[in-house]
Amino acid sequence: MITWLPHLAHEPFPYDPECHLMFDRHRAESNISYLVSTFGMNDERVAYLLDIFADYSESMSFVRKAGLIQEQAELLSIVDMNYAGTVSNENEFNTLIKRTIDIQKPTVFLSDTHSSTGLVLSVYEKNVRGNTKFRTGVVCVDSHADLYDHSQPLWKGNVFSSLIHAGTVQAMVIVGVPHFRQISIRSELTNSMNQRVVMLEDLNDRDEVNQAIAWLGDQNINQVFYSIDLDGLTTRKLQLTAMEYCPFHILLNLAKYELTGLNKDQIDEHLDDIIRPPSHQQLGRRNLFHIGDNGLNTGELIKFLEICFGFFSHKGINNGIKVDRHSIVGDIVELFGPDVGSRTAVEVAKIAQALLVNSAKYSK
Ligand SMILES: [Mn+2]
Repeated sequence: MITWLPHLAHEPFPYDPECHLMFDRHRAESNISYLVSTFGMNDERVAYLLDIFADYSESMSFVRKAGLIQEQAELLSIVDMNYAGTVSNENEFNTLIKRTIDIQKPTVFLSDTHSSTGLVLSVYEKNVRGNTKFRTGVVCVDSHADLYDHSQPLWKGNVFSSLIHAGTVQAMVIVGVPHFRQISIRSELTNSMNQRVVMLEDLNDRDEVNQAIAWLGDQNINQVFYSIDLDGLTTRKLQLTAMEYCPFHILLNLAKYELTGLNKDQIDEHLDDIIRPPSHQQLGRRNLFHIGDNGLNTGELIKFLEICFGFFSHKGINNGIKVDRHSIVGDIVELFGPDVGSRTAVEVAKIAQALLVNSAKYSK
């Protein structure tokens, strides 16, 4: 069962879901030409904008016709949409999660925010785990680690630090965080939090992969939850659009300003807003520069999931969090906004089905 979770009313949308309807391709193109003539091709920002515009060129020509991701036929044909929509508070949200858990079918949740992972695992902890012996590890794909200050209220940026701090999650392996970000994340974590997290860099390095999942298997856990934040994929190559962190938004931002005629200082200021747009969440700005350049392609991700399922099953560790004879296998999160060409929906469908197929194949 694949279930679309509701939107939580108090959680801000990362951007206007209808933002693409105003996209002006002509202005984006004339801005790029003006940038090239003003700064030259040696300016790394200009070269980058030209590159991503070329990469998304096909999508850009019909961006205004795109529907939202939750409306795509590729998902509607396989996803239970009964709980989609908006709920006004966490209690309501938790009641729906509880109801889904009670159905006792292998489940993958889809959601517009990573904070839903925190709520799902907390509801599970309160209602199912209780005093029993389940100890949970997480395998996560994400270009961010979501390990910000856990003393703040739950939000998408601190979901895993909160879960680890609460003892709901014992340990996790994260794939997809770029090296430069790993260093700054590590430097801000306490020692005890650092010891609960392994960041895996190169999925092509089988030794590194085996070491990381063997480490997780040794953390005294007996079940693993799979949490996939789609911004860990190679969003640029796949031309994905329906999420907060992907190069598509740089191009939409580029078309918001009239750069032609401005001087260099004025352009510098706008370029910062285009590439590192202000965020209305806890962070000041979202850095989209080179986002999704080195993420995973879906095939790599699915192969990695299969290695994990095989390994943990062999070790007697359950894939997914256990509810009687069934498991909540994991979630795919941060699904939001216009899905140009249904490209995002197609990848989500593949990953969700891979999670369910592996779950069936490796359950005892
Ligand atoms: Mn995330």
